[in-house]
Amino acid sequence: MDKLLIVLAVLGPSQHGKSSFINFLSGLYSLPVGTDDGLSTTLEVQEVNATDPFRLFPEGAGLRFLDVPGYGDSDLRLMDEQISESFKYRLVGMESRKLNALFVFQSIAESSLSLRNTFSHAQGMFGPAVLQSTIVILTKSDFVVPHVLTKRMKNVDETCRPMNIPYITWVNNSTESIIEDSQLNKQLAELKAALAKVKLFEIDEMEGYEAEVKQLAMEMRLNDTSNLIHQDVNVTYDEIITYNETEPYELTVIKPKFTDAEIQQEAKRLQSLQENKEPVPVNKQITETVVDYISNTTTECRVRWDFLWIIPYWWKTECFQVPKYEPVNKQITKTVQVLEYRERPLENFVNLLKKEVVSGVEMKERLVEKSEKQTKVKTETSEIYKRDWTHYRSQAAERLAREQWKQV
Ligand SMILES: Nc1nc2c(ncn2[C@@H]2O[C@H](COP(=O)(O)OP(=O)(O)O)[C@@H](O)[C@H]2O)c(=O)[nH]1
Ligand SMILES: [Mg+2]
Repeated sequence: MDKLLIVLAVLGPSQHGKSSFINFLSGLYSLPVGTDDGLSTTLEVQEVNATDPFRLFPEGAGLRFLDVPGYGDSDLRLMDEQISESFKYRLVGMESRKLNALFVFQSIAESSLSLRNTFSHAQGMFGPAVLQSTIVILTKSDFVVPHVLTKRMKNVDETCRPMNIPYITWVNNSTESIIEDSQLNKQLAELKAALAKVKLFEIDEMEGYEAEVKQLAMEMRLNDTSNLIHQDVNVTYDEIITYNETEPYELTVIKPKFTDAEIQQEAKRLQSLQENKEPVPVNKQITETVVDYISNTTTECRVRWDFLWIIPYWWKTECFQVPKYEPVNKQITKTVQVLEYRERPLENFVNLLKKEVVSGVEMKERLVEKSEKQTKVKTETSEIYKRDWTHYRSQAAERLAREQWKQV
């Protein structure tokens, strides 16, 4: 790939002589051309590689022509957008990533000019910079009577001059028109002069332009109030409720259903049995003392053991209560039954009681962390864009083009 590669592309409406032009300049006549039936011939981007038979470029240069399908396809097989896209991607995909010149075609035999339209297609694809690489080729002047030609050329001039776009008339070899050598040489000289005026277009310039268009298109989308719809949506979500649970308690010893005398008698009995080291028979009535253990709330468990010890056998009405501590979310009721007294009845009982209290304290300390998941639905209003930025892309490209045209 030491050889200088010159990339040339043609753009313009169908039937304006693009393929004929490439056939001539390449000397290869490899492309089919229209047969006057008014149908578009070129349906995809065609590449023609040639060796510059007319020496338009430095010696040894290789030419690569890209023949692009004409805009306004006669059979509506290709939309203009599709044409632009396939051309753009062909160029982007090329190793050389450049365009030495873009030939925009206009048959001057046409009563209405589509030049601006083609320019805007080119700009839409590559950005305004591509117009600095553009040469207008006006074909089919052999069909036009001189005074009409003059008028149309004036029109072309008014379009191209402000943008500094060179234009030349060019008659293609065709069945209707056989070009004489003198005219041929004149055309080639004009073409060469026009080529000298245009700048090389680097495909990478396009990427900056794309970013600019995208930026503007996104702004346009944002500012388009009709694009924004408010919508109520139901959002399903899980609400996690975490809570701690403590199991506080309150300890109460309920009065046994016995009189002082009975208790004292029983106490004496037990005491004497103890002193005699005799086993303590179970006295169901008294020894089966019900201790209601109402778990409620507490922090400090200052159970009055001393009191119990001081009044060992006739503990009766006393209840000991531990101060309330935390809000109660649970109430545990436990019944402790003192089933039997053996040797050291009260000690047994107290131990039993103590054990309960201790386990109560443990319960208090056992902080249960729980979490619950609750699925809920709420309604939210959200803003939704109906169309994304690509919808605004062409508008953005157009606006950028207009700004550019204003500048020149
Ligand atoms: N008289 C005349 N006919 C031309 C000229 N250029 C192209 N044609 C004819 O116009 C028709 C369309 O040409 P073609 O190169 O296929 O156009 P394309 O669709 O732009 O590629 C063909 O019949 C050509 O012979 C020209 O400058 N003068
Ligand atoms: Mg063609």
